[in-house]
Amino acid sequence: SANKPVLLTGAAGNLGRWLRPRLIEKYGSLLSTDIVDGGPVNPGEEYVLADLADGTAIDRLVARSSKIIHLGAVSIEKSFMTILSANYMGTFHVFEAAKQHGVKRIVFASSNHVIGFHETTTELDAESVMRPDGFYGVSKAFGENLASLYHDKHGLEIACLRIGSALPEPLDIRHLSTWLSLPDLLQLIDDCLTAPNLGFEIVYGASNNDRGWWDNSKTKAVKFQPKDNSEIFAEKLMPGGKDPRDQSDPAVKFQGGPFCK
Ligand code: 15L
Repeated sequence: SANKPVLLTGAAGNLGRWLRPRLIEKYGSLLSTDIVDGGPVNPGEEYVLADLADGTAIDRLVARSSKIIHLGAVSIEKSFMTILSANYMGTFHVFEAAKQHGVKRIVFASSNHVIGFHETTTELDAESVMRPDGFYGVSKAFGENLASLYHDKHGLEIACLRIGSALPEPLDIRHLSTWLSLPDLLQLIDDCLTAPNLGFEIVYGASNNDRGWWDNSKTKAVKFQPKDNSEIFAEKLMPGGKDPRDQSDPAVKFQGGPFCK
């Protein structure tokens, strides 16, 4: 399996597009997939159109891969039925194929929306109870539980990244707490793919933000040390240190922000 490429689902998304050339640089080759065209294909990359709901197509891709970075999903709040195929069936297809083909190491893009209904005054860690803030958050909670099952029953090693707001830079006050810089995201994925014994882990994906809410100290197998800090954008987003937001607005009160409305 050493010569097989890493499989990336969700390759056409914002994160996938930024990551692809950098993953090729790190791992030598990449098997990229999405349901839509993902723009120019890089040297060292093969791009295959596939629907995560198509178990046969996903099985074929997983059979050819050494490790998996599973980002593919409906990534915002939508109706339950809209989320069902990619997020539930898709994640099942990825994990089940990994079990069938002995692909042991998976990075699963979970989300802060698994815990979105915790208040912003609460610091969370990997053992905090889930409080999903919508059908999207519930689908990511399902993915984490499915990962736990495939670890305990079948020995897969899966990191569930509770990604905050992975963006080139923070765009609002909430992002000062949730921002994950793209270089820190790449480092986090690499830390998870290269950890000697991963097991099943939950890792919060945020940069080293002064205003962060999440503590990774209970996540033992992954030594993620983010480098960036949203504080350099604080004056721009909160001139004079003033927070003009209505603190009783659910989008302000809860960690999931606008998803909690
Ligand atoms: C997510 O999970 C979404 O995929 C992304 O679009 C952002 O909304 C992010 O969370 C966030 O909470 O900022």
